[in-house]
Amino acid sequence: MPSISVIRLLALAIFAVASASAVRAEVAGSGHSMAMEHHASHKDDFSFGEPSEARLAQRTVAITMTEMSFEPKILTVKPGEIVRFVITNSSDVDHEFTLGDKATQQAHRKEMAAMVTMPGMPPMHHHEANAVTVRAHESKEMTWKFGPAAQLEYDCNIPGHFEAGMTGALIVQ
Ligand SMILES: [Cu+2]
Repeated sequence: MPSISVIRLLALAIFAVASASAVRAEVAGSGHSMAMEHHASHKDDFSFGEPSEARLAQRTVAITMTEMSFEPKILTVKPGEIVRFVITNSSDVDHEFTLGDKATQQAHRKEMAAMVTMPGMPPMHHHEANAVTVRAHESKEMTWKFGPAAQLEYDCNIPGHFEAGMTGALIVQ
């Protein structure tokens, strides 16, 4: 039979372990917000256009996210056109919609891959104006004013998704 003091010691030990994990969770949490600040500090300076407002849009384009692809897969817009994207995720996994040229998309994929190494953190918190995360069975909007003629892409840069075919061609002409 353990004495009262042994039970008390055990209780103390359990409390200590619980507090330690709470501290760890807090540390992980602050690492996370640091990552978000890092993202937020990016200069919103895109060669392929700039964020705009839905009320200014000249056109609305519906995009559907399926299991690992976008519908439609090809889009054409005019230089300077303001397009409101309504992005619906009809799949069971979270996705993102990032507008950009190849270089921007590749840079974004690298960042996403780096973020996924943080234990327990979902790899999808970016506050760049050209990206939006759409959770499973949800819808989001993004309005973008396109720049000059260019070959762009809309990609999902959640690790593995672009590689699985989650990309669309966006031609500005
Ligand atoms: Cu995806």
